[in-house]
Amino acid sequence: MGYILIGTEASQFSGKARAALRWRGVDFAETTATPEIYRDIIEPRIGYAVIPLLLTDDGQTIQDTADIIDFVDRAAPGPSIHPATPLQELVSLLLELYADEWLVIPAMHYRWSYNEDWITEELGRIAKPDASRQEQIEVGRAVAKPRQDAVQRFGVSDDTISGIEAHYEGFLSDFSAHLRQHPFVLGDRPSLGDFALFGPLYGPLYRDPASGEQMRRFAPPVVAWVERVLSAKAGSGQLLAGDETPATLLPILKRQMSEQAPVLIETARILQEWTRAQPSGARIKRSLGAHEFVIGGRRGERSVLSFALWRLQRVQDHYRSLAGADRARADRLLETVGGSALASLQLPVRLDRRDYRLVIA
Ligand SMILES: N[C@@H](CCC(=O)N[C@@H](CS)C(=O)NCC(=O)O)C(=O)O
Repeated sequence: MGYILIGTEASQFSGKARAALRWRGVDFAETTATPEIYRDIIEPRIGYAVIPLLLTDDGQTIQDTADIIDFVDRAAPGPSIHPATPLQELVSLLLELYADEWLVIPAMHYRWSYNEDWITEELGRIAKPDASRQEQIEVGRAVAKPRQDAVQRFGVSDDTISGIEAHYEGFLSDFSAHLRQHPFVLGDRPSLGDFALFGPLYGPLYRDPASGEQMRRFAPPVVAWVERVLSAKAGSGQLLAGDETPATLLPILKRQMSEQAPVLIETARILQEWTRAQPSGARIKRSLGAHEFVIGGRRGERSVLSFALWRLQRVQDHYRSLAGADRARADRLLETVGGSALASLQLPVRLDRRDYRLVIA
């Protein structure tokens, strides 16, 4: 069965989905998300502008990279994108939460602070591949404007930029140290954590020229990993035996817990206030206001982004499905990285997604 992936080479989340589909050997073609595709396919089917989408030949439209990945993983025989063992899966889901909802901050900061002219032209090339360069620059500016304006919602500001860079450089050096021991996140072949991290680390942070130059200077092992993920094929390589979770991932998870976890806990608290008097089935707004946060030791303000709790619920569902010795091992891991509070956090309502939007279940 042939699928169509709608996305762009520049987009974080298209990169995540594409890498997983390619590694899995899925038969798919990619359609570039031009303004016409947004108007004729994306907006009518989803109700708002977002990429990537997976279209199936029996008429299904799948949006959200986690759903796309899980769909193709179920649809075809072959090694799963998800690790089969409990702790490796827990680590994968935590890294997905981190890559999707936290590394997006440096991804968007570096893109718009250091690659603005390039990405503006690139957005023009994507929108109007056959137009003149001048026309592409003009179209690119129009397409870029709302995206650039959205960057501050992630918390990118003069107050936080040095902290965002410190956080990212810390991550790069920890991930480099990990990659000196292991070719991929959990062993000799990629899995969900690799594809999630590939999202921010490929499109925005490797492919955008100034970011790529920094990555080459600062973290050659991460550059080599990006290139390995690009060419990896299912069938060669195994995950580490015995549900091993490498010690070299612990510093990455610790950094996640020290900075992303407080934001998630605060987001849950704000959602609790918001959900009072909301009926089941009510749509949850994408942004629930603004709150203070700390990144790389710098304090700033960002939107309270409800979607991150959807990814957190996925982590918690897995954690809560564990029992006995597996649960005890998970608890030890979480305790070591400072993640116990996040795992046991009670979300105020059960979340669901209907019509591509977050709702109260
Ligand atoms: N949770 C979504 C996030 C998708 C997302 O944020 N995509 C970005 C591009 S990488 C987007 O479409 N933003 C709005 C836009 O570009 O118009 C997923 O995993 O698919």
